[in-house]
Amino acid sequence: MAVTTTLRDGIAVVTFDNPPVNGLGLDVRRGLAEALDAANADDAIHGVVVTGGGRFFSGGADIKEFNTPRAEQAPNLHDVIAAVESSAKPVCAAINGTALGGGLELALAAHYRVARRGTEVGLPEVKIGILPGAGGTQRLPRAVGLETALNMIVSGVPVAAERLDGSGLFDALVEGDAVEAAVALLRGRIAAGAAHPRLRDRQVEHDDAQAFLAWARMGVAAASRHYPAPPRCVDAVAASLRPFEEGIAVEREGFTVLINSPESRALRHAFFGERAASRIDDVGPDVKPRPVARVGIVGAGTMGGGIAMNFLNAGIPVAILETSQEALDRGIAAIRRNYEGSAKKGRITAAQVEQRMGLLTPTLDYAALADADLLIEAVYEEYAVKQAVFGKLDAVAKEGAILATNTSSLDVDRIAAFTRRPQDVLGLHFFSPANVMRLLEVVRGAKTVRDVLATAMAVAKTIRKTAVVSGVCDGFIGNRMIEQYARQATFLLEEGALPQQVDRAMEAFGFAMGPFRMGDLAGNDIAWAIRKRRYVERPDMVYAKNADLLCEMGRFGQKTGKGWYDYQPGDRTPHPSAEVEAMILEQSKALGITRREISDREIVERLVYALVNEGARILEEGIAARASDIDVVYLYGYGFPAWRGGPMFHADQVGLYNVLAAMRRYARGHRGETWEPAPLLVELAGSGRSFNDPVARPRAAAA
Ligand code: T1G
Repeated sequence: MAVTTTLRDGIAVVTFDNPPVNGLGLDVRRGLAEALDAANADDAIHGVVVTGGGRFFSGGADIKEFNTPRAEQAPNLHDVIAAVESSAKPVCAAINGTALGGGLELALAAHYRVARRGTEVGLPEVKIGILPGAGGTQRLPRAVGLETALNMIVSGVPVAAERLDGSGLFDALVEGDAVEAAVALLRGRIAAGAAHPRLRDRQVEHDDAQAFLAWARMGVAAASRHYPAPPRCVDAVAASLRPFEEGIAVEREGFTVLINSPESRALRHAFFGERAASRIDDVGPDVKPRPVARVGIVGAGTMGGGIAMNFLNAGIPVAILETSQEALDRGIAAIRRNYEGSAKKGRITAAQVEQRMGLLTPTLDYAALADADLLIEAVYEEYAVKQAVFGKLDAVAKEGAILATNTSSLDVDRIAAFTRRPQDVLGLHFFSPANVMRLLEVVRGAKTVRDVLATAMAVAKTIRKTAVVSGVCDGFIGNRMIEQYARQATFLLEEGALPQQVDRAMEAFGFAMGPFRMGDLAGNDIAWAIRKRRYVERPDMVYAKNADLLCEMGRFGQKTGKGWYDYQPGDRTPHPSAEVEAMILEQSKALGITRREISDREIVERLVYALVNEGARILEEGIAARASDIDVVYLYGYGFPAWRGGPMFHADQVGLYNVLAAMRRYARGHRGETWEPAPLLVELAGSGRSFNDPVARPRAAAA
């Protein structure tokens, strides 16, 4: 039952329950409206307490209903909020758990609010590309003041109830059960015969509102170039200085525009995609994770040290092993330097630095890893080295320990076969810097058992990583796709583009960094090593020579002071290189290509559709379970613009028919052989479907 009512001495306590977060879906809205009607029709009832069951007051409107008929079906959220505010019998919201979005807006419509200390309240709508659309932009400023309300609404960040104590939002903050306190408060106010206040009747006061709003508008505009929601939040909050109904009209208009914006659809796709990624079809809640109380890490280099920090930050002890005291000392010093850097910026305290370093045990002896529940190797990317390490881990690790490789390109099944326990082996592919990047590719080996996967997903949540499961293939999901993206970028140089034009086009599309600046940052020699391996393993895959020539010129990137660009010492600013341009022009000549003007649109299409086409193959092969997993990988690991929702979502918005048509055009041009469309793309485009349609699961993966 979504809504239940119990009576306490003339007070109706109305509890709504809609796991997992008490979203205000249609059933809850209907139940609340009916309960309020019943209370107002019952002379034995003198007041109403409204509260959420479970650990949330409410996570807000049910965003799964958005852009469906249920979202607006009466009683919609406005109807329920009007019913609360116009109730003849006073209503008190009892907030025992997080109240967000429409949940807080529901509480703002009540005459009184009582919150338990430790709860959080917020209006996070801006994070999914909309604005509070049920009166929050008008009532919150009347409760907590213009500035606090604007900051909460534009940032979308929840605030601890204690921080709003005395603000006029809460009539009481209590240690215990807010329902008990709400019943008592209502009884007192009814007995006193007080008129029951409505926030809408208050005025918003500010010494110099226009000056504050002008300053806020400038700051918000600068910080939200591609996002239409924040400026509209400012407009709506600014309208709270006007009569209530006028302000509501501004809010409503903003909400209507934003809910249909491509940016909001993309952000909602990412919101649900990140949560869907944590679900593995054949690993249900019945599969219990193994406990991970201690972690062992082999390799104290950049990756090993970064990985260790994730666990230390979560309070999990780590034993970290190196092959020499000097390498070990260097690794430990780097971790301490990182923490002290964070402390200098005020992100952590000096005490936390010592607390975390105190959980770290450096060692040269594999025996020290024997009691670890999870062992992660982050050593050199060579099979021989991995084989040596996994052989030793297999020999010392306790029964049931999980052995993980951080490899970014080697075959996880082949590594698992270096041990007698392949069922306990999987890949945990962290992205550099490992203590910063949110993405974690969890690579499922052919023999990896389900509780090992469940453990990996639970550990990812503990160390605050966004985990995506990948099958075993060369490059898993992210790197396999980025290789096609980079390949097209070098082909464009052969035809007429220069690195700076390609980077500029991709950064205008929204990538944090274009492919050539990214290569110079990561090191062009890394991709060079992979191509050398490819020339042997995959002679069918063609590459432009310019990337190899660049490396043969010793232009590895920032670390060598020159790459696709030139760099001044100590300065990361990329400067176009005459030497590189000469090499590029020479290459076009050698290929007999007459260089041509290439549009930014063609650059963007060829690079993004290269991602999409490879993503379609990854879906077909079941390497990724769903298209949104691929989008999550690109949003959290590769700087794909969030307001476009990821490569597969972007292709869906363009229309797969149009994507395929563009690919067929490029197939008739230079390097046309690299534009063979994935069968899944052809199938979906031909049937008018999208990658992210629920039914678009490729047969292979669905089997
Ligand atoms: N609607 C529908 N489902 C939701 C939801 C929501 N508002 N919030 C969470 N879920 C699902 C989520 O997809 C996941 O599902 C499960 O709940 C647990 O979520 C008019 C219109 C509330 C802090 O933006 O911030 O009100 O994967 O893993 O870590 O102005 O969820 O299990 O199937 O995140 O404990 C405004 C969004 C809505 C809040 C809980 N509210 N949610 O975090 O669990 S718009 C929001 C969150 C609105 C009004 C407007 C978090 C959380 P599944 P979870 P969690």
